[in-house]
Amino acid sequence: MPRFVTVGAAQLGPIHRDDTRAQVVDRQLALMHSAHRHGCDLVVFPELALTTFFPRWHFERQQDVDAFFEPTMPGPDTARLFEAARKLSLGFYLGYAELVVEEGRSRHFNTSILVDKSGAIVGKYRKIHLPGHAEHEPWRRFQHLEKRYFERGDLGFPVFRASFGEGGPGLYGMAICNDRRWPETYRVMGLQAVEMVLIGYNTPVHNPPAPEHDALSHFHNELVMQAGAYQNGTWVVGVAKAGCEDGVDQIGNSIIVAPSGEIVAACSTTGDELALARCDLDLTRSFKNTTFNFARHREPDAYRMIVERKGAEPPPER
Ligand code: CDT
Repeated sequence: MPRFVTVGAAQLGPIHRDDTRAQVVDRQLALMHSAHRHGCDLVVFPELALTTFFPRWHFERQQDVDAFFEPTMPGPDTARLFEAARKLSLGFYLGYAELVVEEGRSRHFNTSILVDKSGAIVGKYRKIHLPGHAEHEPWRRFQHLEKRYFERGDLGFPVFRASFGEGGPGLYGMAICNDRRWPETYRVMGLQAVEMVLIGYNTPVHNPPAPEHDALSHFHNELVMQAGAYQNGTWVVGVAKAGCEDGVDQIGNSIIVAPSGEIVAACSTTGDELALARCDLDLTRSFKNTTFNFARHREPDAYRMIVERKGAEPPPER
């Protein structure tokens, strides 16, 4: 029996610093209800989907940073999302800032969860590729302090077996924003036979260290997710928090990519918007079983440098 999952890319427009969690959850619930009306099984929200993208500011006091974090999930405001999942029989991916106390130590992660149709958390991922910088760099028009405010994720790139659509369970992975630019992200999940990779993002149009890339933001966004999908024979769903947020423009360009690498649905605004596609999880097969039959064609012995070396080093001069 074919396995189909109808997925909604639930793009959010800007969330400003003064917006409350309750206001944001109201917007997310509106998207969930719309997704339900359109027959969705699963909706994907962006990275840090409950607040403004706070790493754009340098805060001196940890309490000002912690105000953007969720100490519990579900929490007082987000519980309504889990209730809606149950009521509408609709799964969701949600990105948020996670504050957890472990062995008496506060830990901060840029996290996403996968929630099933019964409202249960069935998967968690903590962002591994943290872009930006750790120290205040006042020369920038805005900061990108993810390396200051978050620890690197400690859960690897797990793949979860979960049931959202018809015809049986699928294999789902998660990544967050900058992760999507790295081929290793998709390949580690590809090696676990992933069938759908869910990715939320906040991508400023302007990159202060490399403004010459600004005009290529959409091209690079599509390039990496289309390549990741095709090279691993997987669906990829990339979802933005978009628009002019607290004075900083962020790209939209939320897309659903088939295992062929083709974009099959896309948002066309930078506001709250739903793009959806009915995804055949078995479309992954013809890629995973032929060109990208890993067991048959990969040559891991020739790839050792990928895990043994971090930075690029030119070969010695002769
Ligand atoms: N949130 C996040 O990871 N944003 C980064 C901006 C990096 S600047 C190139 C991204 O990769 O989109």
